[in-house]
Amino acid sequence: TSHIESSVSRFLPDPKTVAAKLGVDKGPIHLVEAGLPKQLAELGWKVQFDGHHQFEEIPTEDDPPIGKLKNPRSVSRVCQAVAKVVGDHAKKGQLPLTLGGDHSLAMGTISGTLEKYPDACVIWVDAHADINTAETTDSGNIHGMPASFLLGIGPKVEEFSWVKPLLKPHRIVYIGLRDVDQGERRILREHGIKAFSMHEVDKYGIGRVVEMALDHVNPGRKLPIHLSFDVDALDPSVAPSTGTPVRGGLTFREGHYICEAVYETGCLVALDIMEVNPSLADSESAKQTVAVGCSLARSALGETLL
Ligand code: B3U
Ligand code: MN
Ligand code: MN
Repeated sequence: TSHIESSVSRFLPDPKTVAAKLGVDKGPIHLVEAGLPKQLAELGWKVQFDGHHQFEEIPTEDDPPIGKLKNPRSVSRVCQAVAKVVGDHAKKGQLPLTLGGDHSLAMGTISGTLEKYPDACVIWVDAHADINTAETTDSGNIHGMPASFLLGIGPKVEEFSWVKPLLKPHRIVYIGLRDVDQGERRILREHGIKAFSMHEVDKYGIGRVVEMALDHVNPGRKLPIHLSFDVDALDPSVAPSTGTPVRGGLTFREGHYICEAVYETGCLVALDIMEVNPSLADSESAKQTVAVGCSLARSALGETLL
């Protein structure tokens, strides 16, 4: 498992810093190779590239399932290491940008953000709610579960006891959902978690959806925002090279609009661009998906249209 990290700080007027890191699989390296650090530098961010972080690999035979959870020790350890790195960057006033990789990593990135900004809210852009628990998961894939760990919902799993349940249900909002399990629907309902599915995007348009989402988690536009963007929120025609594409997703512009609107709040403190996986598709699709990942990151970090 490899992990590359860099950080960037904006020259003027804002001396904030961005840190970019890559986790869990080799996909995200392509975003760096496609020139993302240079593109961010061109936007005025000072990129501090810290190099390659190597995380401990646990062979599958030494990491049997815990209940249904697959590769629990590997995932837990990588996420815990990422939490530390993200938290350290945030504490230095840098804006950590995490490139993934498996969305289970958000357990780490959001834990790191909450360490520095306990009142931060989360905007989770995804086709999926990623809120299954050890009890409700069918697949056992931990990338379908990170939100429940962060919220402290569901049975405790000892291996993940380092994840502090610091996120409050009214501080997370979803945009783009269209593949949500029955158990997840129940959790969303029971905990009053706000979600804007593709139905709401169609009904209200992306402009109003983002405004309503921000009004819900960040009414005064004063709270720090962690934007966790799973590229499978985009339609597969826009971002084909991802682990679990689902039809009927966000257009290219709708995805970018979310990033631009979050940037405009001035509240963004951390960004994840997740589930870019160029190894899953032909090279044209892979290139397209990598390019979209880069442009989403640029939009969230201030690339303005005019
Ligand atoms: N909800 C299903 C499917 C899924 C969630 N996230 C992704 N797929 N990428 C699950 O496995 O928990
Ligand atoms: Mn996801
Ligand atoms: Mn997803």
